[in-house]
Amino acid sequence: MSEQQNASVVGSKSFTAVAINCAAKAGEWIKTKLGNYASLDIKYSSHDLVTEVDKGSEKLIRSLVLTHFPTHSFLGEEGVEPGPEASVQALADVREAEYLWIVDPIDGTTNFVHGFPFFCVSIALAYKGEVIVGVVYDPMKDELFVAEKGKGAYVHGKRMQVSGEETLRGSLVATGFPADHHYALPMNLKGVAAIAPQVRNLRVAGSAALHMAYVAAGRLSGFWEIGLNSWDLAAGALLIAESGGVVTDTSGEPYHLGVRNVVASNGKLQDELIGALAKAGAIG
Ligand code: 2AM
Ligand code: CA
Repeated sequence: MSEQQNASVVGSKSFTAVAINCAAKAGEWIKTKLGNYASLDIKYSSHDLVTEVDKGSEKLIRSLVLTHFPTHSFLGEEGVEPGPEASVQALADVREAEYLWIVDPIDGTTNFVHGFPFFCVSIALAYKGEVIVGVVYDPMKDELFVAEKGKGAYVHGKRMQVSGEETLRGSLVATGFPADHHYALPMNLKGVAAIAPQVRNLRVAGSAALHMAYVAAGRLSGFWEIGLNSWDLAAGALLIAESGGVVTDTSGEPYHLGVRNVVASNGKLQDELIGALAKAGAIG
């Protein structure tokens, strides 16, 4: 079914227009709630937080998406039970859907809770398993990163291009620490110990989706992280691909929705980054 033939589209808005509208609306609302929310829940462990704002943001996005596209499927972080097994199962349940919206209503919830201004809304649309629209919105900087498959990626309406560093030595690389302290944390720490001495510097700012957007924009040379979910990565993966970069799993296989251990870069650093992680036993 082509976008034009979709008779149930309210006001016939394009997929990308709806994604942008959802991200902007949710982002603006989240911003008003900074330092001003009532309840904080512990999801999986004391490191895995969720607020009513995560839930409200997801509800807003879900109802807007389904108003425009009632036949589409929807996978959002807050609709899934905590823990890696439930996340893998939730993706498996909808992965074959023709149109699948993959949404992280706040990526960087820990930052949001602490008032550290580095979080975003991440919205992707996959068609038969392939991401065709990716939007990441940072409400604190009012930055909207948008990509359409085959049509490039943009921030502030300007085409994005990954950075040009040829080697790790001159590069700025990011990673992260997801909530799983049993498996993912030791693996990411091993990676940090191996990579930090080889790069210009390392950043761990707490939002995988925003880190990915920064790789697309050329602000970071690369990013890797073990133990992520589809909603952390789907939009950012298209942003990077459409900005001339490369996204794979930690074995170097091309990105797909099931990737949980990710390596992303300007492309030139990809092999060196994967090689260094592999040598350190840090690929998960
Ligand atoms: P979140 O804020 O949406 O939870 C930090 O390194 C990154 O890990 C963030 O993008 C964060 O997303 C993500 N993250 C946190 N807890 C996670 C979990 N239990 N599983 C997967 N990703 C997680
Ligand atoms: Ca989230």
